[in-house]
Amino acid sequence: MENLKDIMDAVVSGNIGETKNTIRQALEQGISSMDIIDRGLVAGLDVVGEQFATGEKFLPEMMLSAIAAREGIDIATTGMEKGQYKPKAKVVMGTVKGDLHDIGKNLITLILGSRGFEIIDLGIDVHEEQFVSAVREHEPEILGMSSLLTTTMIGMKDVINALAEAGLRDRVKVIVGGAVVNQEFASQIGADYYSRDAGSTAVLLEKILA
Ligand code: B1M
Repeated sequence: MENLKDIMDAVVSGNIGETKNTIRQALEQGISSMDIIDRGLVAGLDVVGEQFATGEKFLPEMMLSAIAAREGIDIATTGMEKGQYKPKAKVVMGTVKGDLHDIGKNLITLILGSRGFEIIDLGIDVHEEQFVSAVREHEPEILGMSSLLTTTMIGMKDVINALAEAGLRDRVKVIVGGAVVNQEFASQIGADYYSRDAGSTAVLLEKILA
């Protein structure tokens, strides 16, 4: 679809104004928020990621694309904020220590929030003791961790170990995700579940609670 390609191109070029304009046009033409996010904004970030890996783009350019995508997600999801009903379950969520990537995590919290979950978002660069305190304080059914870097993913294991040391491991289901994480890694570190993307995370959580 032409509009989605325009959105993708605007993200790749890091053009924030153009990203917003193309999203507004797409919304006016009835293209769904999820298509705009997955096939426009995230598709653009994937291209930027590849260009960064091959040295075609540098960090400041990747940052501009990230800002364009984040602001774009805000526009694409206006009005989809919170479910109107009693929370299905509490979810503590954060990006692990050393890791500043939060676009994926924010997308997940937004979608879970819109589907009736109460989210306690700890943000980025979250250390194990912060996860443990949040589990103790909020008593969530689910603890979610995100990691985008091979150098930070091991922080997820530190959190699981810290939960065990605090005697809290059995009180919460741990779900992990992020571009570098997979099912094998999740099993290795003793997480309960791995999920690939925002949509399947919501479906998975609903299944766990059922
Ligand atoms: Co970064 N970066 N980055 N970056 N960045 C990647 C991840 C990278 C793959 C790019 C590349 O080289 N190809 C690479 C990592 C390589 C590796 O470790 N294997 C990389 C690098 C190297 C770095 C720096 C080290 C660069 C540097 O400084 N030299 C640096 C690290 C900073 C740090 O964290 N300490 C860095 C910085 C940045 C920016 C700040 C510029 C920016 C982040 C802005 C922000 O998040 N606020 C950025 C960006 C934008 C990217 C790419 C281009 C896009 C990431 C993204 O937002 N994707 C990325 C390349 C790529 O992934 N294609 C790259 C869209 C988002 C919706 O997807 O986050 O994967 P994602 O989330 C998905 C799923 O993974 C899943 O669902 C989400 C929605 O579908 N998911 C979960 C995520 N968390 C989950 C949790 C769950 C379940 C599912 O359960 C709880």
